[in-house]
Amino acid sequence: MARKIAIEDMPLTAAHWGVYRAEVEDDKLCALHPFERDPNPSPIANGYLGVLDDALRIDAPMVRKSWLENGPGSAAHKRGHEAFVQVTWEEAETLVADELTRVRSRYSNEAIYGGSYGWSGAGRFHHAQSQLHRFLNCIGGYTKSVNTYSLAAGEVILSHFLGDPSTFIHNPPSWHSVVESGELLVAFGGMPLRNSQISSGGTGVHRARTALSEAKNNGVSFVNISPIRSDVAADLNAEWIAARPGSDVALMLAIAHELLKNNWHNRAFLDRYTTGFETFSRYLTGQSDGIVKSAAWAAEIAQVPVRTIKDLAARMAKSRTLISVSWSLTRQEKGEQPFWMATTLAAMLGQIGLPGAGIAFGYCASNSIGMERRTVKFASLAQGRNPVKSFIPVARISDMLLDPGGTFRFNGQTHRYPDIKLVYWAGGNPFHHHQDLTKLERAWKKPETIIAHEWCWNALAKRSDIVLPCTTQLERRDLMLTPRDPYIVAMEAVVPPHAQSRDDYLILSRIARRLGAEQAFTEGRSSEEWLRWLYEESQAKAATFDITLPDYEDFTAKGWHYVDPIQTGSGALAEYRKSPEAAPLKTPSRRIEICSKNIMGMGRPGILPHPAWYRPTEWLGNAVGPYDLHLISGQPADKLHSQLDHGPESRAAKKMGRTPVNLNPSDAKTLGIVDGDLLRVFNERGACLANARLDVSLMQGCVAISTGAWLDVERQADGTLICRNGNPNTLTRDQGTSELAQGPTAHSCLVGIEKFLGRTGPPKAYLPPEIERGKSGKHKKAP
Ligand SMILES: Nc1nc2c(c(=O)[nH]1)N[C@H]1C(S)=C(S)[C@@H](COP(=O)(O)OP(=O)(O)OC[C@H]3O[C@@H](n4cnc5c(=O)[nH]c(N)nc54)[C@H](O)[C@@H]3O)O[C@H]1N2
Ligand SMILES: Nc1nc2c(c(=O)[nH]1)N[C@H]1C(S)=C(S)[C@@H](COP(=O)(O)OP(=O)(O)OC[C@H]3O[C@@H](n4cnc5c(=O)[nH]c(N)nc54)[C@H](O)[C@@H]3O)O[C@H]1N2
Ligand SMILES: [Mo]
Repeated sequence: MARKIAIEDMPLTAAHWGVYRAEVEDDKLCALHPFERDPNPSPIANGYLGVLDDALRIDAPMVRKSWLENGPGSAAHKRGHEAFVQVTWEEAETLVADELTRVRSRYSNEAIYGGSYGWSGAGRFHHAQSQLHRFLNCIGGYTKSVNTYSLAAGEVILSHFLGDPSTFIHNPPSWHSVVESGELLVAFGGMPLRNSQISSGGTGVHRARTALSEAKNNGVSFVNISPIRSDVAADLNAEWIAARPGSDVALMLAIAHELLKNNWHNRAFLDRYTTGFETFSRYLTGQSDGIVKSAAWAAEIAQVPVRTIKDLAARMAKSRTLISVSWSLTRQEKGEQPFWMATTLAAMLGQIGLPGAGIAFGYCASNSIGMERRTVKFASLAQGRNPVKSFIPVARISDMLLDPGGTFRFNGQTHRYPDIKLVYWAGGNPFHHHQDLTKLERAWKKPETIIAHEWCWNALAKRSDIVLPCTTQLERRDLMLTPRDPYIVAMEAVVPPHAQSRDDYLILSRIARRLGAEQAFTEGRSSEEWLRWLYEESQAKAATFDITLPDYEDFTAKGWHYVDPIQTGSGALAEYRKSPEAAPLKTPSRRIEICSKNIMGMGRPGILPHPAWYRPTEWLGNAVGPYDLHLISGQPADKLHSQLDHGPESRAAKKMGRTPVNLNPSDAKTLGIVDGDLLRVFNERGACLANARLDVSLMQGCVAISTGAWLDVERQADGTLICRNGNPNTLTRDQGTSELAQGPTAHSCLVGIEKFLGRTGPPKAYLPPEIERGKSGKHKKAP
């Protein structure tokens, strides 16, 4: 028997949820051991065990039968229900290249939707979306998407009132400053540690848990304003304010009103650093609309006692106070408002830019938020130039496909949806991430061709026409090289690529060759040569920040390198506080815009130029049976989105084999539901099945189903979909946040629940589609 290797000598790999050492025997993954330097490693990696070569792994290029036999557009309604035919790579490359050529010449490059939103794997080079965008730009461009599902509304509104969203989202007061100087941390939407397992591009050290404990031990107190008590870790003893979902801005306004009324607001700060407070205060006091935004007014909306609001306002006025707003608050109707209003509140407190105080967007939405580090701009693969001008806000995909030529408003302007004929996806899963999946399913029938790169038979792969099997991040070398982590890591190929799978770069290089674009796409470099290039370019960039990175050989031999972080950050706004003249903001007034010049300039009815509370169309405030429960569909603790839902870590977290739906025990009692009951969660958009899990940490009137379960649908009598596997996006709304950002609004959703007494067909989520093998070479050539 071979001598066992010590864990520290096992090859390193990285994922969005951490760095691991891989234990491998005979090319088979046996274990992923946490990186020895990570004090709080995430167990999500265990999801990989057993799934790299199981029946759900896509082992060869596949083409949907009707498409292969009858050409593009054939039997589009069968997507998701039809057999695939295995083809050779040669055939697959020809089919894709010919189809791209057909669509480009018959329509135009605009007819290709290549937004391809999604998280894909970690690794600076093999980032599927970047590879695809570069490839499509090499052949004349594509219709793209802008902003994220994570916080589109936040990104747009920040650009108006603070300028430069990325800087302010990613550089809040550091954990170090919170520990050293903080007193009171008020978290709207909580700071769930489950979400801090993740950091885009990977992380060598999970910091949030330790930082929060240190802060608590240093006397910081916490307030959790959220429908879920456990959104702030239990050992922090946070005060829990269970406000109605969607009411946060009303609460913030009432706190602001208390500050104004008691003269607790910092006039000098407002005068020096902000514009528009006068206009806003007329709204606050009701001079402009007749409604005083008092504690009593908000108490009714948020269903929180007046006393609680007044006490909180007084504590915030008298303490060094830091306000955190979770990204989830942007994923709801009028999701532009919470970031804006919270910043206005922080400005009234006058502590923005001080250590451990002011404003933060989304502590724990990513492990990187609050992390002490040096900001280095590492090299990345150039994306090239996209000559196609058409675009959509990312969450408008169904509307685009269903309404070619239709118009939409976005950020002050009117645009037109292009007519999409071909969808190309690599590294994302719209049948995970998008809302109202019945509507997306309808929209999905419109394109003539859908091409996807995937490694497992998930809902997207099953709904594509051409499926190209890709490698996972464990099967290729790469670099974990993120600007958001103190570690950089040389990722090894810990197991060989499964069956015929290829990395996205190789797949696209070969297609580019057939389109005469190989040189433009590859610049003559192999992936190994690209890795070295990326590293050496990054080394040069790091040097300009006075950071010395080891030589490539030394780095890859050791496997990782640690860049000493800076310990004192009070956040990106500290510079501005120090000198608003020397470090002005990138807004029209160069200050924090409580009243936005840009938004005022849009002159749109129904959109005020300052933060305001707008009554949502779907929330507990207007809930009448049968849909009288608010659905929270937050991030799953046991995986990243839909990734590895078929793996053992996610399966172990299911309840009796199904996705759990959490509900408050007193709601359960009223409805005659007991723990473990199979429930149908439904509304007019769709339904899903889930098993009841009673949860005292969830407020009454709410139910919670984490996202991520692989879609497994049947059509109900009314034409909507029921998911047998508990995917909450069968229920959520597909409506933009507002015409400003058009962000997704998953968190504004009402549902009903009942015991499920009906019958459904056998579950298919974790079964591959029917595959015909040995038939390649017999198809008709695409016209
Ligand atoms: N109801 C509801 N819906 C939501 C949210 C919510 O809060 N509620 N949150 C939203 C948010 S914030 C986000 S960011 C989105 C996330 O949505 P996505 O990012 O689309 O979700 P993932 O499941 O991470 O999809 C990544 C896909 O890439 C594939 N993949 C992994 N590695 C590779 C690779 O190397 N190459 C290729 N080609 N593919 C690879 C995986 O198998 C997976 O299918 O979901 C959104 N949807
Ligand atoms: N384990 C794991 N971690 C992840 C991810 C994952 O898939 N798995 N995804 C990552 C991604 S892409 C993102 S964008 C971030 C997202 O990070 P967040 O946006 O913070 O995540 P969510 O889980 O959607 O929401 C956090 C909490 O907001 C609360 N909430 C919902 N609606 C309201 C409301 O109206 N008011 C208030 N006050 N609270 C509300 C819910 O109780 C929920 O638990 O997480 C990242 N972290
Ligand atoms: Mo996200």
